[in-house]
Amino acid sequence: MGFLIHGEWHDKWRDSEAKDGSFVRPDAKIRNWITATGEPGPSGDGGFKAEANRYHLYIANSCPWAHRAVIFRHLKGLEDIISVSVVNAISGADGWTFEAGHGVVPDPEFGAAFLYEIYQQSDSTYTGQVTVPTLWDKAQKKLVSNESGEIIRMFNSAFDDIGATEGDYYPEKLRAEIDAVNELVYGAVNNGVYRVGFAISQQAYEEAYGNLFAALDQLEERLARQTFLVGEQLTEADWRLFTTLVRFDYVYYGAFRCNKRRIVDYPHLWRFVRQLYAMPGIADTTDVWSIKAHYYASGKLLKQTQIVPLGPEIDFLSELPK
Ligand SMILES: N[C@@H](CCC(=O)N[C@@H](CS)C(=O)NCC(=O)O)C(=O)O
Repeated sequence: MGFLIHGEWHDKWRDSEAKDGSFVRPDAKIRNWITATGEPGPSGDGGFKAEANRYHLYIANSCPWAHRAVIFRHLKGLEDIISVSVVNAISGADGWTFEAGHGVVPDPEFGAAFLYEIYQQSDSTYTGQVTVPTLWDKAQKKLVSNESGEIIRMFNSAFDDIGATEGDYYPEKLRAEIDAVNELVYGAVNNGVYRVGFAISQQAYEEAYGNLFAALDQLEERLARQTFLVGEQLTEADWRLFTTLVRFDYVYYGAFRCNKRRIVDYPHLWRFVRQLYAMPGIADTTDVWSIKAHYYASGKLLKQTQIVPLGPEIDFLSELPK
């Protein structure tokens, strides 16, 4: 028996389930932390000390969760400290592959053909999801983490004593507010677009759609008052919103039926996403071809659901220009 995802039974590499037609994202299973000293972090085992050239990051350029990790690797100047492999944007029945293609950077550790092989190298009994981003420890030959929200926190501070670029995107004094914004953004926007796109009943789709656009209205209002989401400075909350917004009009609006409005239709969200995109090096982390190819061309990503989209909203009776 496999696991139910997108209304279809899948093999052991997936363990999402659909309840009443709604998409439920499983929690990431590998939750160790790299720390400055090698002491354990908030979860998992210790022994993952921050060292140059010890860790390897597996990413997909299409993926918003992997994109966060790539952005933090860049912001913190970790390009020469943490190496990277890039999977093929188009995933298949066995998940992510290293098949030669646009943007692919092969696996230097094992010459793997599939990302799941890396998980098996770490733990031959692993049965959870195989996802990007995945962080690998070359020294212990095992996985550190496959949870992007935690990987960006490690990148934010663990390497500060060994040459990382200055900058704290999760400052102590703003943590409570960042956490609160993250909760809204994760539930209704980051994961929210998947809850819209992967719903397999009309009712689950409409509910997720309502939550998504209510949250975007709320964020639009917030950004009408301030430049960034929290305080007067750029924090992880901004980058976590950015990776979904930058994909929105390309793929979520169409492929995921999130088509009430585009981001370009919200003056403040549009200003915000452009401002972050223009920051040094960020455009280079954003690969539009991979984003489109993944969502539209990956074999098992979208199911034929007969869900009728709620948008777009078009007012044919609005006043004509004189
Ligand atoms: N909780 C994970 C989620 C990552 C995730 O779901 N990544 C997607 C790509 S956007 C993936 O690798 N999916 C593979 C699959 O479902 O087979 C994180 O934030 O790191």
